[in-house]
Amino acid sequence: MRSNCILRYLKTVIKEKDAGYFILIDPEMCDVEKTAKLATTIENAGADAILLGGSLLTQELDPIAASIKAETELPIILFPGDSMHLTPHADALLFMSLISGRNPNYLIGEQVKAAPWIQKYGLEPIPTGYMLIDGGSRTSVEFMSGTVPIPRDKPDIAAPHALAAEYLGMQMVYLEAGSGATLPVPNAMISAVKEQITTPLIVGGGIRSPETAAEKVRAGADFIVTGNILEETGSIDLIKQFAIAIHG
Ligand code: 1GP
Repeated sequence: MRSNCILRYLKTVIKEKDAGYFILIDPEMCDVEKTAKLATTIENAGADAILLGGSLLTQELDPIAASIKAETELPIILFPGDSMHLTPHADALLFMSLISGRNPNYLIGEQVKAAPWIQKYGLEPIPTGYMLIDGGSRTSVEFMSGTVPIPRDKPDIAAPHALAAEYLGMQMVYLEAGSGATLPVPNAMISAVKEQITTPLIVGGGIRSPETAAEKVRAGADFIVTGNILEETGSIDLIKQFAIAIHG
């Protein structure tokens, strides 16, 4: 197993830039050629790492990850929907437990199945408490995980979940409204969670403008994730604006 060099790199990003920017590539949306191009765009736009994954995977991950690796120096961090979404052509993975839900399969089941492969592939696991927050519409992660999101107006429920994640030794907390969410995670919830934890806080889902991204950073996010916006617009200029807004 690799040392915790990606986690250390991520902490350096926060120290040096105030907050970091992850761009999510969903392999379902791309072929090998498109992902390679996206990876170049992402690096040139100033993102800090590439997340790779999604709720459902119906094609081979290996060639997609290998094509990204060939095009960029940025760390590739897997964002797996389940224990099958692994590849040796990545650097690390968010080793997530869906702590907002009460489905044992996503709390510990998939993790047990994945662990031997993470070891075999030499991936760095980054233990992450993953929390699904109501984003104003039903999302793939809600449906696929069979879990109920935390209501948007309940920061008092979100905060102790994050604290429990920290007490369990998780190294990051991810507040997720879901890819393509109508509404991003509310600022009040981000602040309430941030107050409770010392570990880095990732916020994603439904963030569609650099202004919104900056707002989430001001509320307490250490990393912002965008996915759809690059796939929809393909605009490197827009992604550059996101990077500037997030890095302050
Ligand atoms: C999904 O948070 C990410 O896990 C990205 O969401 O595609 O809505 O930007 P979007």
